This record gives sequence, structure tokens and C-alpha cells, in this order.
Amino acid sequence: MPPGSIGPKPGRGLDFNPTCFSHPLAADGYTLAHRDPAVRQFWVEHCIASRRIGAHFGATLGTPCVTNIWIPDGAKDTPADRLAPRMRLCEALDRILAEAIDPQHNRDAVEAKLFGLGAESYTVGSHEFYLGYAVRHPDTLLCLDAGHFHPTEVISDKISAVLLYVDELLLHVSRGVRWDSDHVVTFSDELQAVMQELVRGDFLGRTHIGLDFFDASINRVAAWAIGARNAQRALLLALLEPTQTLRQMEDDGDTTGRLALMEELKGLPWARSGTCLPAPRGTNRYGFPR
Ligand SMILES: [Mn+2]
Repeated sequence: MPPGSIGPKPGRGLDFNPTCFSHPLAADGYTLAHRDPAVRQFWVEHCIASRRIGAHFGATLGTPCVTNIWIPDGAKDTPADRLAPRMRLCEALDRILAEAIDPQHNRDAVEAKLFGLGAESYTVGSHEFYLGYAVRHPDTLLCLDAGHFHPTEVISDKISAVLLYVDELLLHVSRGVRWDSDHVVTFSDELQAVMQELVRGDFLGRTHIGLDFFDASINRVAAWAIGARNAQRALLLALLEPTQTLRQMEDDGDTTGRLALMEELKGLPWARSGTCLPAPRGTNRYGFPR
């Protein structure tokens, strides 16, 4: 392998998805929930093959591949039957996931979306649909994509709720902009809130953090590096947060102090907000004057 290659290397994992779009048999906007059994069967077999490819990645690289299923199925205008496509999707998922695969090699995830372009009125694979599916199928991860909900909803608020009922999560760390998803991850309040929730709830061991963004208007490698670095930086800051102090303030009813400290933490050098380096003389561990 040439130096710098991104090819197989122990400890370096790959995730996968079946890509149920950009194909003639997805042209009318339906795949696993299609009313034609033959079209549905094509996509079922495609997803079964995708799981096996994921298992091959996992076995070769020595770390599980998460194979995530997202489908575009939905309707531009108001459907008369919202139930039948969801029943078909449920049955298709059961067939796709029927084959037992070593979880050391492949993990399966299902990803909801509120709506998409051309599917404004109805999405078969909604959040409620997949949340229910993941609760009923504990081996299946629930994927929360930061850009797949209403703009006033945030996945940071959903993590502690869904992890009461599902064993593990796949996160698609992303950035929605108005009606669009998949913008490059910036160092936003929501990105920080997602990582804070994972740390505060001790959820890192039950969460697979995936990045999901793409913007062809900027350099792809730079976008990848910028987004990944922001995600890592937000996770580092969350790990350095004095969570116990914030919780104590909250328990004591000191909501003003909680707000002041939360805001102060945003601008502190890392050395001051954590315990890795001593605070400067004359300040407490948060950088406040004594
Ligand atoms: Mn996604």
C-alpha cells in the first residue's frame, strides 16, 4: 500500500449505506415501500447485499461497519393512504435484517427524515416509524441526523429521550440549513450541545458518532477536515466541561450562576476550563478572579 493510502488498515473503520436513490428503480420516489413487489424485492436484495459488504469491511478492518438504511420514499402531495407504505417498509426491513450477521463485523441502523425535496407531504420512514422499529428490534441502531428534523427541533434534546428505550444510537453529525440537510459541520451551538449530551449522560459507549455532510461547492477534503475537526473539538470541550459544578448549581436553584458559567465556558482557553493545566495565579479553576 502506498504511503498515505486510505486503503484497508487495522483499526481504521468504514461505515456504509445502501444508497437507495439515483437509480431507475427509484425514479418515482419509492424503493423499499414501493407498491410493486418486484421493485420492492430489488431494493430488499440490494440492502441484503449491502449488509454483507458492510460485514466484509468489518471483518477486514477489525472494527464493526455500521450499515445505515435511509430511503427517500415519500409523496409530494397529500396521500390517501399513509399506512400501507409503512406496512410494506416494515415488512421489507424484516426481510433485510433477517440474516444474522456477527455484530463484531456489521451493525445495522435506520435513519428517519421529516421531509425531502419532492416528498414534502409524506415521508414513509418518519422519526416515529423508525423509533418504533428500533425499540422492537434492539439489535438495530436508531440513527439521528442533525439535519433531518424541523428547524426548531434539535437532536441534542432527543438523545436522552430515545436512549431510555433503544440500546444504541448512530448519530449523523450534520448541519441543516432551512429546508436542506448535509451542510459541512461548523462549530455551532447545536454541535456543542450534542457532544455535551453524550458526555453528560455517559452515552459515549452507546453512541456511534458518524459525520454526514457534503458540499460540492467547496474543496471536499477541506470540508471533511473542517467538519471532522469541529466535531472532535466540540467533543473535547464537552469532556472538559465542569459538569458536576453545573449540576450542583442547578440542584441548588442557582440558575443565574448556571447561565453565567455556561457562557463563560464558551470563551475560556481549554487549559482553564479543565484540569489538564493549572489555572493562572489569582483565578479559580474556571478562570474567574478569586
Ligand atoms: Mn444522514
